[in-house]
Amino acid sequence: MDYNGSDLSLGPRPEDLLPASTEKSVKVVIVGGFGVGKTTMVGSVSEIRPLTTEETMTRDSVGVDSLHGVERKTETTVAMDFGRITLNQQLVLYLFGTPGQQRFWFLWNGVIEGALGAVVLVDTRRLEDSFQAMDRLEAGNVPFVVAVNNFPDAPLHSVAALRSALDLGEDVPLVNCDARMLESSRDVLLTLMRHLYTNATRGTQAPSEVTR
Ligand SMILES: Nc1nc2c(ncn2[C@@H]2O[C@H](COP(=O)(O)OP(=O)(O)OP(=O)(O)O)[C@@H](O)[C@H]2O)c(=O)[nH]1
Ligand SMILES: [Mg+2]
Repeated sequence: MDYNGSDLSLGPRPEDLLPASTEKSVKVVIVGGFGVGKTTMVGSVSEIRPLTTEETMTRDSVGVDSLHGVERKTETTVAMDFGRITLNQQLVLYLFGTPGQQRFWFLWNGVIEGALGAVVLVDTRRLEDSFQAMDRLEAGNVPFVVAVNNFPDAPLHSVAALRSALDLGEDVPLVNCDARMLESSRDVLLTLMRHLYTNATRGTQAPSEVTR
């Protein structure tokens, strides 16, 4: 198991330390089906070396996990991803990525506990793989935004068709992203923060939908 960045004997590096101006830290989870890009997103935005728990996929997963669209994938998350991003001088997000393979979903409750919000990553070639993640968030009352991770050969759908296929409430933001890109992944997190703010101030201002 690869616990990147977990060599505690070396002590914290300068980039590991929180800025003195930090006032709030928020737990955010990145969820979604198998191979949608959760580990990639945590890794692209994290300012600290992300902790990953990747394991090589074995033949046992053949016939259990569909590799459709991610045929070159050789590793999978077996516990969680962890990273951190400072959004502005006061606000720090702690990012937790969940495992996508169903046999590791028993770890979910621990990972999402205490989360203020979530990003549900979806791959339009396998939309149904992310349904269960959304159901669990709804059951746990964790607000979320949906981010479509654009894979090159994924079919294009209109926003309306995607919303309908995902059965999204009209106040749930739906955005596009490239999980490999820092700016794109950070935009998704900013959308989530705006959504949480809108929820918190609901009644004092009109909700706004974010689509791109
Ligand atoms: N083209 C493209 N490939 C991507 C993108 N995001 C991730 N990938 C690739 O898709 C594969 C799956 O990415 P991961 O980040 O491991 O997916 P995951 O959701 O963490 O997977 P599990 O933890 O196994 O569920 C990897 O080979 C990535 O390089 C993207 O935005 N575009
Ligand atoms: Mg992963």
